[in-house]
Amino acid sequence: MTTVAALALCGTAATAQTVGFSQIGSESGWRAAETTLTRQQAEKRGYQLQFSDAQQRQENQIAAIRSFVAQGVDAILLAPVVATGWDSVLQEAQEAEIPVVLLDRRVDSSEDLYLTAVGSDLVHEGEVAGQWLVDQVEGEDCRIVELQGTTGSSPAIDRKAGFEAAIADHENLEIVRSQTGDFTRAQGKEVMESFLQAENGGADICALYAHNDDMAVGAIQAIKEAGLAPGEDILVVSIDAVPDIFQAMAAGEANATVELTPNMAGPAFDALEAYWADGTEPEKFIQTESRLYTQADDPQGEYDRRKDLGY
Ligand code: GYE
Repeated sequence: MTTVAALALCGTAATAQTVGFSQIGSESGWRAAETTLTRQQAEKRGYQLQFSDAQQRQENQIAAIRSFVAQGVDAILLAPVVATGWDSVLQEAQEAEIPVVLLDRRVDSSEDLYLTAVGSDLVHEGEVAGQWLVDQVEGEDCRIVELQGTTGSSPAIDRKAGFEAAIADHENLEIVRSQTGDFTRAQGKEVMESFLQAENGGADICALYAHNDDMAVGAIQAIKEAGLAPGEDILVVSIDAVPDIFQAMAAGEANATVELTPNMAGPAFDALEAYWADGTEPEKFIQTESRLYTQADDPQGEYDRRKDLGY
């Protein structure tokens, strides 16, 4: 009996799974690494990956999901640029019986509308960053400026909440200016320039809290162009642990970062394989670890370990 005939006997010939991936864009080094690792995971597992870059526009993500549904893909990965506005398109995927897995950000839709979400505890990341600054300033007054992530995204909302919770009981710490830099280096630099101008050329700023390293790297450039020493005159704490923040740390220009793994696809594909095999329903949230790194943690070595991972 030929192989094909044998396969036909068991109902369907084994075909590679097709997975649609609606990616936010390439706004940061971390996002680029997530895309690289997702492609690597898909190839390693023999999936056909249909990739869509939304250039940070929700309407492009919704259109991509509708296209994946029309194609009849076997699963959809979605990194949702903002937290709201997904109910309708997630219902369409559910009606087509296509499982959806969220990566690195959350949505306010009902958990019934997606198989699971893979990501970090975004509030905790903000708390870790805030607690580091509390410990660092040791009761000294500290005026903080904040570069927020994309407006309406769950990391911007939750990282802000976590940081504020960590400093709430310390009257010497105050966020005096806060604005979105949309998770990009260019806007991080631009907004930091406005903060510096508004705060006595930066003389009145004690620390920068950036919701991701890319905005921090842009802000570091602005601080240097203002004639100040980032990491000394203005402390710099951010989130992601991308190679370039370790390079800045090694130069004494950044102080702390909270790691976010870019490998969200591994746990996502593991959950999908269990679901495809026998309908196993995973937990609704698969949490990845968050670790603080400072200048004391061999930043050059951390840079070397990450520099070839596709950031
Ligand atoms: O921190 C940032 C990216 O969604 C948590 O998105 C992720 C964030 C990450 O733009 O670099």
